[in-house]
Amino acid sequence: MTTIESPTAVGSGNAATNKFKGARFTADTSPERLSAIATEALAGLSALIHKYAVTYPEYRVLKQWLIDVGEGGEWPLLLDVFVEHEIEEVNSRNFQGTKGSIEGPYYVPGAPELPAQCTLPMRDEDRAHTALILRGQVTDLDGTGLGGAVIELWHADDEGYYSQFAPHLPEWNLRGTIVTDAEGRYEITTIEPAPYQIPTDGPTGQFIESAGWHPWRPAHLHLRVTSPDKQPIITQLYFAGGDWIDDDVASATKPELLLDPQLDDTGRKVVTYDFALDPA
Ligand code: MBD
Ligand code: FE
Repeated sequence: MTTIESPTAVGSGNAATNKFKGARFTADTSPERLSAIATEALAGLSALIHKYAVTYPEYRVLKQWLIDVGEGGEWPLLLDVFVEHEIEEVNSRNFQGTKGSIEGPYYVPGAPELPAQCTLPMRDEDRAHTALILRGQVTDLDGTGLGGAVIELWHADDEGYYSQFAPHLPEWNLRGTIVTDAEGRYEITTIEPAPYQIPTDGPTGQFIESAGWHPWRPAHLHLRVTSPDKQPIITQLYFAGGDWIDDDVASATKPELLLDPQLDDTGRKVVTYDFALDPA
């Protein structure tokens, strides 16, 4: 008999942290800009400490919690849930094409390459759920098809788990790198993901519970769409009428990103979504 480890907050958190640490990032921020941003950040913190007369016990609990966030590997989760949507917003202001959304902590580059018409890698138990067919075209802003454009798609399974961040799933489950045909068209078969719950057994989930908030994201597909000389799009697609659509803990839904799949006569759900890419 084989034992299957069940997913834990510390497991997915540290997997996300270790993946992020693998790439060392730099930014060309000047000392003046760094000083200005840091000064205002500290001023904001000072103001709320005075406003609420934050106590020593509260200060020590905060310090302990921040240590726990690091030890649980939850900095990617915490930041992407509560901060990334603001970064995405200010950095996509001038784009006219398909709306972006946050990347989140669970993107992994290098998923298996698949042809324009394909099925994502999945287990038999995934395949038992209703098939979802996502099809459409990748174009420039004038509607010209971009043949050979690349769509990276990754999403949770019917239990809300992502491969490589839950120990029981095959490495590339529900992840793929799809290359569009000569007209930029694609047709991907997958399944609908479940809504995502922030793990309740880690510091981010404990904080959310302590504040009386809810830990849910609506069901979503993550996509990264790229083509030479075009602005890459990182976005998410959601399901109209689904739970948490209007109350995403990560504040990352947009009305332009809603899908409304329809059942066809073979019992599969089908939906069309086109991507328009801004020039680079
Ligand atoms: C997710 O699946 C996600 O997309 C984000 C942004 C944060 C946590 C989990
Ligand atoms: Fe996600």
